[in-house]
Amino acid sequence: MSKYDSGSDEWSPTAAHWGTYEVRSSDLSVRPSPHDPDPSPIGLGLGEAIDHPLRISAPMIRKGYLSGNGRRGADTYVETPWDEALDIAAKAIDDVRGQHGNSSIYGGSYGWGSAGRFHHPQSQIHRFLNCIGGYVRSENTYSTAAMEVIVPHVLGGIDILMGGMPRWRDIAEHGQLVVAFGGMALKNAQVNPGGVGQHTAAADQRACRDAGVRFVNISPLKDDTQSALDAEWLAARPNSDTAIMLALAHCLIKEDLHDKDFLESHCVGFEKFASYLMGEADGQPKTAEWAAELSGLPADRLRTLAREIAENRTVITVSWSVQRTQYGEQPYWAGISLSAMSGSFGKDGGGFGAGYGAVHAMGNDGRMIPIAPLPQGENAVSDFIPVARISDMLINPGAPFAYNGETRSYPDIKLVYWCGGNPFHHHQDLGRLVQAWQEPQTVIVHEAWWNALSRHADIILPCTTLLERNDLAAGFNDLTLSAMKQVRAPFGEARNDYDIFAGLAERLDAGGTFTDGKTEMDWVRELYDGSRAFSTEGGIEMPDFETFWSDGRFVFPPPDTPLRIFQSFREDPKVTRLPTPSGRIELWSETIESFQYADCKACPAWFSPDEWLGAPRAKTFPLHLISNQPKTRLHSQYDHVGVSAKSKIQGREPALLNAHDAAKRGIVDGDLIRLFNDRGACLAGATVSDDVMPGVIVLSTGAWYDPEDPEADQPTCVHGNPNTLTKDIGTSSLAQGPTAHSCLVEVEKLSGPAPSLRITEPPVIEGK
Ligand SMILES: Nc1nc2c(c(=O)[nH]1)N[C@H]1C(S)=C(S)[C@@H](COP(=O)(O)OP(=O)(O)OC[C@H]3O[C@@H](n4cnc5c(=O)[nH]c(N)nc54)[C@H](O)[C@@H]3O)O[C@H]1N2
Ligand SMILES: Nc1nc2c(c(=O)[nH]1)N[C@H]1C(S)=C(S)[C@@H](COP(=O)(O)OP(=O)(O)OC[C@H]3O[C@@H](n4cnc5c(=O)[nH]c(N)nc54)[C@H](O)[C@@H]3O)O[C@H]1N2
Ligand SMILES: [Mo]
Repeated sequence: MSKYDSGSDEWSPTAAHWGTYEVRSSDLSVRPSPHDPDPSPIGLGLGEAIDHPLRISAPMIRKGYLSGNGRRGADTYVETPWDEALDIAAKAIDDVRGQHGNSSIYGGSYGWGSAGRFHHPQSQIHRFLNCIGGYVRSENTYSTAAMEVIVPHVLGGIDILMGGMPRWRDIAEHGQLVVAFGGMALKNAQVNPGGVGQHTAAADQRACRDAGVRFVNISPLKDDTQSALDAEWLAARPNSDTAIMLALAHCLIKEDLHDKDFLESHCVGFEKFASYLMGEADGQPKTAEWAAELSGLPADRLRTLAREIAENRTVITVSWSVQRTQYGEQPYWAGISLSAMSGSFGKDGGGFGAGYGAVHAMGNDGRMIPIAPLPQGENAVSDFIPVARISDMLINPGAPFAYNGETRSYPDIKLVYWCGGNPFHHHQDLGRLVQAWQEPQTVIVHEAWWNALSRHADIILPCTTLLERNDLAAGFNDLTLSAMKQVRAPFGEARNDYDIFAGLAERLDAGGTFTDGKTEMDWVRELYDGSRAFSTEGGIEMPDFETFWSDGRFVFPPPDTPLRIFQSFREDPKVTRLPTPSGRIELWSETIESFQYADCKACPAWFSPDEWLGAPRAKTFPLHLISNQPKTRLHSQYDHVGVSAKSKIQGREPALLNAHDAAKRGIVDGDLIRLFNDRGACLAGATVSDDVMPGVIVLSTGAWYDPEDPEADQPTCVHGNPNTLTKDIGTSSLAQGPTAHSCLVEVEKLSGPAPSLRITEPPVIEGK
């Protein structure tokens, strides 16, 4: 019996991407940390999930995997003892690397996993795969792929942009106007990679309003800015942002309001960009009337907005969602260019914001906590794919693809290994993913629950959750380092990812290399001590490990001097050069011009997406689907418990549609509806509201994928997963990022009885 089995009435600290909490081990009650002034309710479901009927209690092997038939996603499972399951997994890995080499193992394993720094699943799997000869990795993120690739060409680096953007504090002190493309939704600021010590974003935004800052929300959804800000809501058609920005830039030039000195001394390519805006080559001046036609916003308002931008200390911010669209590189490039023309770039409280509110870090008065990562070793395989090209890779081994000026080819993958992410949550066009997923010989997955990922695996190795192990967490641009204490013995036979990898490494003759002979607590202590050493170098004294562990947290002082990269650049661009080829902001990029792409030119430009309300396809599928981040959970995590489970309508994910669109289809609040297009369909529960513009339907991501017929080419998810509908194409040849927010659908009231949910019950387990 472990010391945790009896339980104790003490409250122990823990942390997740959505905040810090305390857990009582006797009954797994959860309460927010008393140090958080505005905690997120998402964490309150943590305890409920531990002994949930959907927990995976022992290793499982897909029945057809053992007999060489069956289909992933439509099979039963055989409970298997750990030693046997690890032997089978190790043999599969060894056979593949022996016969096809390590470049046939895909270990990109994208996903958020848990906040803990030691049990960070990505670090664990990459360390393991590096120890056994390497793996094909993935580049960039589902979050910001287009931004990650375009911004280095324009400003020299994404770290510069995120580090140099004004904080809320600077905007309150010096700013006057915030123009937010895609808003700055507070639902998203609940979350932060690695955690949040104190949720302050809502109050920080209100402090800006109290100081007189005005907000404009250019978005299909009113709630994309909090109501307390009294923002002006400009309901623009989704995906028309670049057109709006180009028109604002055009107005600045026409009215001679652009910052000519700054453009001359700090930017390159303004003349050529201006020529594009004037329509000198394509015959189409990018006027307010032109953008009004595309966006649905009044031309006069665009003209007055351009004047307000020039006359006020302005922040132009573009949410990450806006670049998760076809041609998603353009709104970032156009937004930065508009800001460079505005007169506010590089001035206190003005400039460009890379998505305020997208995560809590953006705008926060935090610091980079010097957290020592788990050493990853070296990857001996150089192949990679842009992260969202996974189905393409599995379907087209050997085929060429373009990426940021290179032509590479897709590796031939025989084994997929996933730990700490969920492609059946995150990937677009799930029908296509399910087809692609049948290609490899073996799929190995670590999961805690019977979600859609585990139900598509051959070998499931059940892992512990954050309450069943010891760790520490620190958020991106936050101030709190939190202890995460084990409060329970692992459920069933679940093991830590670390121990699972250690068992496999042992079988593959890499046991010592992987563990370095260390236990969980050895590593946690070592990571802490590494951070402590870094901090001492930076002049901050952290307590010794014992003191930290018993206090449960350490809070760093806020930075005394914020990064003022863009201010220094503005002061003297010869002293502070940007790391671009010219050392300046590139409104015209010779590098990108040299790539000769048809879908990403040498300056920011308007391209009409295949799927938006202005496309011919809107005649057949007349609603734009926004599959945004869910308010009630982080992606698909903890969908089955807590606030997420409570939010469902007749067990299905809620979808928001405008009263006009609902009435036209005879839909009323609380009805079950069916969203569909020519890729698939899903059910949802209708919420009718005027907070979403006509022509747009919002179905947040994260309902666990539950196909009515798992073998159908065009699946119907009876639970409400919007990725049955989204399109699986890259943003452009430049970044190849995901494009979830460019998607058209039709919706109808569900006729007949609702098909039952299967995802709420475990699958059939043979011999049980
Ligand atoms: N349609 C549409 N799709 C989208 C988006 C969108 O806007 N629209 N957004 C995209 C974005 S920005 C992102 S970041 C992705 C997110 O996609 P993911 O990060 O893949 O989604 P999560 O649901 O967070 O997946 C994490 C998985 O890790 C598991 N897990 C948690 N802790 C551990 C652990 O300690 N060990 C192991 N082994 N597993 C663990 C959880 O159970 C869960 O299954 O989704 C993308 N998909
Ligand atoms: N609660 C919660 N918070 C989260 C997450 C979560 O799962 N849950 N996920 C986190 C992650 S991984 C990420 S990457 C960030 C993502 O941050 P974002 O990508 O910014 O978040 P989204 O919720 O997808 O989109 C924000 C809003 O953009 C608007 N929008 C969508 N398309 C368009 C468009 O074409 N034009 C305009 N103007 N607006 C548009 C939608 O109305 C939407 O509500 O959120 C993080 N925060
Ligand atoms: Mo993300």
